[in-house]
Amino acid sequence: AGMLAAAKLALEEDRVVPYYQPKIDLQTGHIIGWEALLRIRKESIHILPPSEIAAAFSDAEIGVQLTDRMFSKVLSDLASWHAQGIDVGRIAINLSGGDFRQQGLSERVRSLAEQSGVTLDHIELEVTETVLIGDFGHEVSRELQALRDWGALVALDDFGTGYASLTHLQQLPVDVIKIDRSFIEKIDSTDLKATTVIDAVVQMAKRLGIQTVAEGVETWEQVRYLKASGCSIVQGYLFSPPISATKVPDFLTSTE
Ligand code: G
Ligand code: G
Ligand code: NA
Ligand code: MN
Repeated sequence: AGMLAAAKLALEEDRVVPYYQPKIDLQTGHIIGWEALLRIRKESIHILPPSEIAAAFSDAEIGVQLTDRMFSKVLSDLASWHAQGIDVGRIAINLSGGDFRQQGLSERVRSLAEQSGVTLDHIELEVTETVLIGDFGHEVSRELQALRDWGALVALDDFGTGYASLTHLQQLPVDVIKIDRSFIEKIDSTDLKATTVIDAVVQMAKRLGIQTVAEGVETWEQVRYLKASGCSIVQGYLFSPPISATKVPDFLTSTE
């Protein structure tokens, strides 16, 4: 209850903001996009720790409000970067199950995009396997397909932790697979099972025309392994933690 009250107050006081973590193309070394992660500015004593963010999104009413706020903030950041001639690439926003339980997510997102003058080909949506193949999987797929038709990409988040099988993939509206951090962290320990899973996912994805992103990359050893395995994109603390919107343009110039 304390957590929801804190989220509600942060919405009212306009303290809900996206932080951005870069995604790097392993071939070119360039930043090709960012993942937006919700943070709450702490200018009051009501702080929502990151560990409670997921729980806030699981509340039906607050969750949808937080998602809408994330979309409008990300779209307005994009509009302002574009106006300055800054190409930040594509920005990914996380969606949880509750976002689909309410009717019309795709229409809501499209209208927010229209208001900001940003097209959806600058947006990616991250959903977990559980949401995409769960009880409401059919509706979720339909909404995501509408957003894809308007130019958005869909990424399957935390891949490997749920039940989506590799054979499932070709039937799902998915453009990108994010290999879960738990597999990436085992690269250093030369855990043969974990690295076999990574190799298999990358190869299968390649054949299906799906991009692979490695999450939670923290060491150069992991980068070397992932490059050799054919994984195309990396994201993690090794490159940068999530940073505020004001730091994004400088980060881009410093890594050019
Ligand atoms: O960035 P971080 O470690 O703090 O995020 C904690 C959890 O909260 C992660 O599982 C992340 O996916 C989730 N999260 C962060 N921002 C958002 C958001 O905007 N929407 C949803 N649905 N989940 C988010
Ligand atoms: O659930 P999702 O995959 O969206 O969550 C992403 C979470 O992972 C965020 O909380 C983000 O802050 C965190 N994260 C990003 N990079 C790293 C990393 O290199 N190591 C660890 N441990 N966490 C990371
Ligand atoms: Na994510
Ligand atoms: Mn993830």
